[in-house]
Amino acid sequence: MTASVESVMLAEPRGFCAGVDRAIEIVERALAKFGAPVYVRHEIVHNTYVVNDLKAKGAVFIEDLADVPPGATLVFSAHGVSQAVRQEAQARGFSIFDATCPLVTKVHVEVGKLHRQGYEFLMIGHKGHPEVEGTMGQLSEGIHLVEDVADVARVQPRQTERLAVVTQTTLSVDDAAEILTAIKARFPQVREQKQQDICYATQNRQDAVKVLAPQVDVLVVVGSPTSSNSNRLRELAERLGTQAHMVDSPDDLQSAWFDGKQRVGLTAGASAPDILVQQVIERLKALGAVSVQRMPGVVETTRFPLPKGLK
Ligand code: 0CJ
Ligand code: F3S
Repeated sequence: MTASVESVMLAEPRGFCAGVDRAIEIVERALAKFGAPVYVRHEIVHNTYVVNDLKAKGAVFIEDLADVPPGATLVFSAHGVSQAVRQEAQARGFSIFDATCPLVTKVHVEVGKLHRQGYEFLMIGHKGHPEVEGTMGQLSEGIHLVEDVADVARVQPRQTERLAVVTQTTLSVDDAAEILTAIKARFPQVREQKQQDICYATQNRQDAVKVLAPQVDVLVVVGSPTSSNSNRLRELAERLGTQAHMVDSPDDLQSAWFDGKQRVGLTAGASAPDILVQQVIERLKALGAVSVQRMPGVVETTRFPLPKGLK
């Protein structure tokens, strides 16, 4: 069978969130103001195109602060950093700009506040992800990672009278709810979260896929393999019974994915730039798509201010 694409349906909203916009702008403004090189701890956001574009403009991405020369300008990525990393960067005397998403910082502040009131924490998240390392690293102890329901049965807090839950901002909303239910069943006294930590952008992009996936024959998600929120979009469509593929660049598209498929859904993770979405649309047109429709969806108006010194 050959590709038979007729229409492309765009999820709404998709692509950059306010935290990603801000993080990229911080690096660009730091480059404009202080000149290259500007060092960035970890990929500013998990996107190959964004990282390569900033590298070409003079950003240098590092994981280890030992690779940053004295006196350099250093930016923390959108995912946030532990207290140990923050303190080491300060001790080394770098000129620091913090591109941690304000919604991640909010979680860090909450952890610090409740810790001072004697709370221990269960953190719902993915082991090894930089946001999880940053949030867990707000404390030297008393914060326990639970990745799934099985972990909830195993976790051993030292006390259960003062127990609170925090989550990574980019989780599957449905998985997090299931894990939270298991936490409440085992620890009924757990502190109710005033507001969940999964961010508005993660929620909105997943809601849009829930609307779109049943209406298309296949879904393409633009996002890099390291991007948690992008992976969750692909996984969600598959769970809803719609074939889904993630592409880091339009070159990753395979025409066989579209054999016998008329309606193609298209979305993008919070770190994936619109230029890649436009390039994917052009490739789908070359495969026969004659119409491109935007689905109705939530209009996002959230914006975050830049840090002092870069406004
Ligand atoms: O963790 C965040 C503050 C989200 C940043 C934007 O997305 P991305 O793909 O860089 O990061 P995730 O892997 O967390 O989705
Ligand atoms: Fe922030 Fe959510 Fe984007 S935590 S960086 S608004 S995906």
